[in-house]
Amino acid sequence: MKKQLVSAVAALGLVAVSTASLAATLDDVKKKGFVQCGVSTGLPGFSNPDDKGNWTGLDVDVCRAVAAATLGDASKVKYIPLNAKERFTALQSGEVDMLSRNTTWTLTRDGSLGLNFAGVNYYDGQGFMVSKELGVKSAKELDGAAVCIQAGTTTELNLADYFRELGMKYQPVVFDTSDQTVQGFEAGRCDVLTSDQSQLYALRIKLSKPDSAMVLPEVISKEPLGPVVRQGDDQWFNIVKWSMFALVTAEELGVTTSNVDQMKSSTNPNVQRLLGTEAGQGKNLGLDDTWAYNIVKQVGNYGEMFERNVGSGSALGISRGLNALWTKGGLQYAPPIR
Ligand SMILES: N[C@@H](CCC(=O)N[C@@H](CS)C(=O)NCC(=O)O)C(=O)O
Repeated sequence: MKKQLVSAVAALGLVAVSTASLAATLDDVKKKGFVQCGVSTGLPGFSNPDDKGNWTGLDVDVCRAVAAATLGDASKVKYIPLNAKERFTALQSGEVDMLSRNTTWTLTRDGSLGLNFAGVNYYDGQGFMVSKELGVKSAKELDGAAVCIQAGTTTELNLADYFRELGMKYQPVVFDTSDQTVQGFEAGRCDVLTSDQSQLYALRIKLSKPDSAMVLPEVISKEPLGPVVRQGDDQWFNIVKWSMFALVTAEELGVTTSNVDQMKSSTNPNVQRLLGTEAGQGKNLGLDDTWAYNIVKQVGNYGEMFERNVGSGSALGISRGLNALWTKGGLQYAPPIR
């Protein structure tokens, strides 16, 4: 089947098409011994390398969860830093097995790029950051502002929509990476920096004087951020999707990194199914029944992941808000693992 498709594609003259998009990603990953994961070039809390090249963050933990589920080892990930413009091509061409890089799920991206969004690991919305010196308290006061923004993002269209709707003018100052955007903002190239709010908090701590800047109250868009895979490999799509659901399910059931071994003797059937001690679900994903146990043992549950990377245990200090579990007034909800 794969060969036939490749030759049909070649016959049509589409020589540049990658065979990777037709391959079974799980087999490739097992053969290589690692998951190749596309991340940002550096965004604290989401995907950020330290000076030794160790990556951490909420998006990084999704890569680690998939490596734990498929290879039994969360450390078997190769991180490929990608800016906003590069990210989809890298996934389409097979350079990465998945993208986990603060990427907004939109209809255009889902329907036109040959890609599938595998869920939402952070519900976000676009906001504005200004220097306190500017003396502005609301985005409605930004008429005529120069706005620092990153190319290849949903941010660009949201900004245009918002200003048009309010009848305000602005001057875009466009950069390719978050570092350049922050430097542009600090150098006074713009009055305001716009991006997803979580990223504003992340970029704010990159400023030499974080206290000199503030995030304005307006949230002007919906930015559901999540991992992305290539279309045409439903097994891999399911693996990434259900790795995310396992993280949320573990939080729902109170299974954590530290209690997961005790929880193996739980009499709760849902815990037994999650941890594979009874009626394991691994075979439905092409994995061992310990797939979700490995995720929770090595990465933690969604709540642990959130707190350590972007929540109270982190420099960002973001509250759960929309990212709380559905049982606590938030949107994080996992279909049943059964
Ligand atoms: N969620 C939006 C924005 C994503 C985005 O790339 N944001 C910038 C904000 S500064 C970023 O993360 N840059 C990091 C990088 O380029 O490595 C999208 O999917 O288009």
